[in-house]
Order: sequence, then structure tokens, then C-alpha cells
Amino acid sequence: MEYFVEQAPTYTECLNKIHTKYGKSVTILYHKTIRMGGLFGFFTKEGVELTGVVTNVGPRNMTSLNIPEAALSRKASDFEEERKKVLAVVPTQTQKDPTLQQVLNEVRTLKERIDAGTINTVPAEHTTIKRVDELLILNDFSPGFRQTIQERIKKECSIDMLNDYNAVQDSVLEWIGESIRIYKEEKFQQRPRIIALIGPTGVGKTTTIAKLAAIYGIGNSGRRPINVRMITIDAFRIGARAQLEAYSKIMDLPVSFADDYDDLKKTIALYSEETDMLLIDTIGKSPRDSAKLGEMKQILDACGTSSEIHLAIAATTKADTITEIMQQFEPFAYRSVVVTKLDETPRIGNIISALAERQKSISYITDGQKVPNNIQNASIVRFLINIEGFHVNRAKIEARFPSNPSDQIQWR
Ligand SMILES: Nc1nc2c(ncn2[C@@H]2O[C@H](COP(=O)(O)OP(=O)(O)OP(=O)(O)O)[C@@H](O)[C@H]2O)c(=O)[nH]1
Ligand SMILES: [Mg+2]
Repeated sequence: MEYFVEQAPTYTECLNKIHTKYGKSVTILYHKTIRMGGLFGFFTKEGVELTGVVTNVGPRNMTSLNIPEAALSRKASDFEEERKKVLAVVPTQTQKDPTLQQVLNEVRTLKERIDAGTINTVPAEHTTIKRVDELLILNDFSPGFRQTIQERIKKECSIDMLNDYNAVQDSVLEWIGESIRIYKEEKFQQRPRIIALIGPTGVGKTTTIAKLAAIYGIGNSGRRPINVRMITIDAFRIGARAQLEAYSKIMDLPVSFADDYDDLKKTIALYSEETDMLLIDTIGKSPRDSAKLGEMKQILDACGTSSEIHLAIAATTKADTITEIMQQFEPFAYRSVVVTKLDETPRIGNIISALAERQKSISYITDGQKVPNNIQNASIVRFLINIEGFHVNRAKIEARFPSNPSDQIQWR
């Protein structure tokens, strides 16, 4: 008598398979629902496993289940006894084999984790995930940001979607966009509005102050010019004073100099009546020099709590360094970040990652040395179109992240 164990997706298919292989004279002894196919228990489908005996073959064929010799001498018609035997053998095989039992336990644990949502069923090595990650690396996104994107792909993209690379990259671009926060100016601002720029040396603070002074003080995109005054607390450094004085002359906009807390407080008080906006330029500080940072914080306290302090960071800075800078300047309670020198790098993943990780918004971006042309309000679209290697559907991105044109500053 020959025993068989066959598997197929459905009962009928399994039976057909058995009939083709062993003929019609078979008796099914045991049937169970199983998981078929897949890798390590993943991506399996439900199927049927049938165990039975062929009733018209001789003992010579009986090898498949390793039935003891004694069984060979039994009558072929004694099906009930054979059935009990197979039923007893099949389940206990797994119980007796510790390796098999261990594998089953592991699969069970994995299945429980999948059901609980703590593990994902999409393999990390899927080519779409790899391709997206390569693009994120190319754009200097931080390992943490890349991991978040990978996890989101695994969680939100079905296998079908993963096979459609363009659909996944569209989603990833959208998620990157969602991670960018744009600074929202308060609707009702105190007068004068006080904006101060802090940041490391040479990032473009003074240039940005001059750009803002021109945009608001000379007028832009049909905006009525407002009364602007620049104040620098960088009065002693050789060249620093001359730099802002030169801008002041060219643009015909006033500038003042203050060198300590009292001086700054007095200057602000002196011009508060006649001024709509005070733009305060500060001395560039190494983020590692905490004593100097403390001194400057003490001077800037003269601006009051309703002043808007913005941290200037060059887009060319590495993600780790950006994080360090943001941390060191944290005591200033800066409201937002100005990203400068965007023209000097095609890669902006560093800045997007660092800001997303610390949940900081971006207020302005500058993209060149020209005063006042090279400054704009930060916009998500402007960042996304800068990302390398992604196919950007601009119309879709603009519809998804609309910006209010009346808020936009731009040189005429
Ligand atoms: N390419 C490029 N250069 C810029 C940009 N903004 C400023 N710069 C240049 O960067 C250099 C330093 O600019 P500053 O405005 O003096 O920088 P700062 O932060 O005031 O420097 P310190 O006062 O010394 O800390 C100058 O040569 C600027 O022309 C920008 O958006 N793009
Ligand atoms: Mg300066």
C-alpha cells in the first residue's frame, strides 16, 4: 500500500493532482488547511494538504512515509486502522522533531508580530525601497530620516504598489514635503516688528538682513514699502560696520549700531515710534563658544519676548553639524530657520532631515550673493524641486503644497 501527501491551493485541485499521479483508486485519510509558498512564512497563501493511500498498488511502492515493516503485511482493506495510524503519525511528527517545533514556534511568533503590526511583511531588499534609499543618500538625507521613509514605505505600500516605482517615489516626495515646516508670520504683529538673525560666522546674516531691509523697505511685488531700520550689534569688528553702512547707503535705508544690552534697548526705544520693522544683525558666533553665545543672548534680550529670532544656517552644512548648531543656539528660543546659500549645493536632504528631526520651521531661503534679489519666503515646492534624482510632477506638488502668493516676498 502506498501513502501519499499532496498539497494544492484548493481541495479539488489537490484531488485532481492525486488522481493524475496515483489514479482513481485512492482513499483520503487526512486533510488539513495549510499555508503554501512564500519566504520564511511570509507571502503565503492558503492551501490544502491531503494525506491518503493508494488502494491498488503492492507493498513494493511503500516508501514515502517510512511505515514500519509490520504494516506491509496488513490487509489493504483495513483502511480504518491505517487511517488512525496516519492521523496519529502526522501531527506527532512535528512534536517529536525539536528543530521542526522550533521553526514552527518562530513562524508563530513572526505571525503574531505581523498581526500586531510590529513587523512588516515587505522585504527591505525590494528594489524600489533600495532605489528610493539610494536617492535619499544622494541627496544627503540623514540615516534617521531615511529609516523613517523606509518604514513608512513598508507600512503604507502594498506589494503591487512597490512594483510601481513611480507611484512610490511620488509618495516619498510628498512625505518629504510633509516633513518640511514653513514659518507662519503672526497675523497681528506688534509694531515695530523686530526680526533678529543669529547664527554661525559667515553664513550670510548681514547679507540677509540687507536683503530683507530692501524687500520690505523699498517694496516688492506690489507691496507698499514700510519704514525699516537695520541695527547691528556687530559694531566693533573691522569691516562689519562698513559692510552694513555700505548697504544702507546704496539702499538709502537707515542703520544704527549698538554694542550692549542698554544701548540696544535705547536704540529700539528711540526708533519704535517711526519704524514698522527693525532688522537686527548679530555677530557670527561659533556654536561651540558657549560663553560668547551667552553674552550675545544677554544683549538680544533687549529686543523683548515678542521679537522674532531666526537662526541662519548655510545649506552647505552637514546634517550632524546642523543638529549641533540648532542645539547650541536653542537658548535663544529662535522661532525659525533661514536657510542660506541654497545656490551652493544641489543637496538639501541634510537640512530637511535636521529640521524635521528637531521640528523646526523655515522662514526664508537665500540663493545667491545679490542684494536684494536672492531671497524668498521658504516654500515646500522650492525645496522639492531641488531634490535630485526624483521625477517631480510640479503641478501635482504645487497643488499638494500651495503657497499663498500674497505672502511671498520677491524682488520686483
Ligand atoms: N552663494 C551665496 N553666498 C552668500 C549668500 N548669502 C551670503 N553670501 C555670501 O557669504 C559671505 C558672508 O556673508 P555675510 O552676510 O557677511 O555673512 P555673516 O553671517 O554676516 O558673517 P559674519 O558676520 O562674519 O558672521 C559673503 O561673501 C556673502 O556674499 C547666499 O545666499 N549665497
Ligand atoms: Mg555679518
